[in-house]
Amino acid sequence: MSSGSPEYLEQIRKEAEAELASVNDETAAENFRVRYLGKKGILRELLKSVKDIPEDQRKQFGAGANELRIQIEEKFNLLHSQKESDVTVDSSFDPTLPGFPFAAGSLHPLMNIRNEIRDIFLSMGFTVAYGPEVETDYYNFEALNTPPHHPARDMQDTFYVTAKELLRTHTSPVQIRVMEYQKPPIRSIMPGRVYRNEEISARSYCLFHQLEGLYVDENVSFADLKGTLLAFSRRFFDEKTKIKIRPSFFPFTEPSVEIDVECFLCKGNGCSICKQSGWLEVLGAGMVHPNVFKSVGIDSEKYTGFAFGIGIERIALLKYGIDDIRLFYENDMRFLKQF
Ligand code: 2NL
Repeated sequence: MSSGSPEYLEQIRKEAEAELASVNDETAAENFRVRYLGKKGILRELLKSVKDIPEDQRKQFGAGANELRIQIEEKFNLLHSQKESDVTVDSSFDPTLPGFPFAAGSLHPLMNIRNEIRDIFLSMGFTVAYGPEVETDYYNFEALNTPPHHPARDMQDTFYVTAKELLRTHTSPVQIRVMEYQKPPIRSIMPGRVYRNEEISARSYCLFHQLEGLYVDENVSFADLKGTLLAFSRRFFDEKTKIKIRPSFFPFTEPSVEIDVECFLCKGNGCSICKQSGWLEVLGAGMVHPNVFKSVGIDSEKYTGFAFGIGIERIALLKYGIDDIRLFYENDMRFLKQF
C-alpha cells in the first residue's frame, strides 16, 4: 500500500478510532492527543508529507489527510477535551436566560416640573441664570429692599452660616447679580434650591425649589406682567385657564400681587385639591420696587420691570395630587417610580 493512497488514510483512521475507543482515563487521553493531534503527531506529520506525494495524487491526498485530521480531532474533542478539569461550570449561571434589564434612571418629579416651566419661559425669549446657594446678607436681603429689622431676616426663619452669610431664602439674589452685570433689556428666569428654617411638616420643608423670573426694559407695565403670566398659566395648566390677581405684599415689589389660577382639576367647580374654592394659589409677583433698581444702579425713571416667583414643590403637589411635601425628599423608590 503506497503512503499516498486512500487506503493508507483509511488504515490510519481505523487505528486512530480503535485507540480512541480504548482511551479510558485522562492520561490515556493526553497520550492519544499527543500521538495523533500534537505538533509532531501522526496526523500533522501526514499533512507535512503531502508535499512528497507525486503531483497527480497530491491534491486528492492532501484534502483527504486534512479531512481525516479534522474528523479525528472532532471525535477526540467530543469525548475527552471538555472534562471538568478544563471547564468549570457555574450551575447558578444560565446563559440562556434573558439579560438583566438595567433600570434606566429618570428625572425627579420636581425636575420634570421645573423643566416644563423653564421650557415655556425659554420659548417666550427668557434666558436662564444660576447663582450661589450660600449668599451674603446683602444679596439675599439688603439689595432686595428688605431692611435690617424685617421679620424675614429673623434667625428663626433663615439659616445663617456666619453673621453675614446665609443659605439663600429665595432665588432673588440671582436676579440682583444679573441686573448688576447686565443692562436692560433683561428677560431671565432663575430656578434653584432655597432654604428656610421652618418646622418640617406635610406642607413645609427646610429646603424647596423656586423659579423666579424678571423682565426689565423701558415701558414694561403691569399689563405685561398679567399677559405674560396668563400666557404661562394657559400653557402650563390648560389653554382655557382663567387667572385671578389679588393684592399682596413683598418688600421687593410694588405693587405686589398673588396670582390664582382656576383649578385645572375641577375647572373651577370646587374639589378637594382646591379646597372647594375653584382656585389655586400658584404665583407671587409684582412690579420691581424702585429701591431694588437703585441697589443695582438701574435708572428707575427710565426702566420698569416685573418679577415673579413660583414654588416648584407647590405646583408639583397640585399637579400630581400629592399631600405631603416630604415625599419629594425621602428618595423612596416606591414613590419616585410613579413618575
Ligand atoms: C413667591 C413670591 C416673588 C419676586 C419673587 C423679585 C426679585 C427681584 C425684584 C423683585 Cl430681583 N422681585 N422676585 C417678586 C415677587 C414675588 O416670589 O411667592 N415665591 C414663591
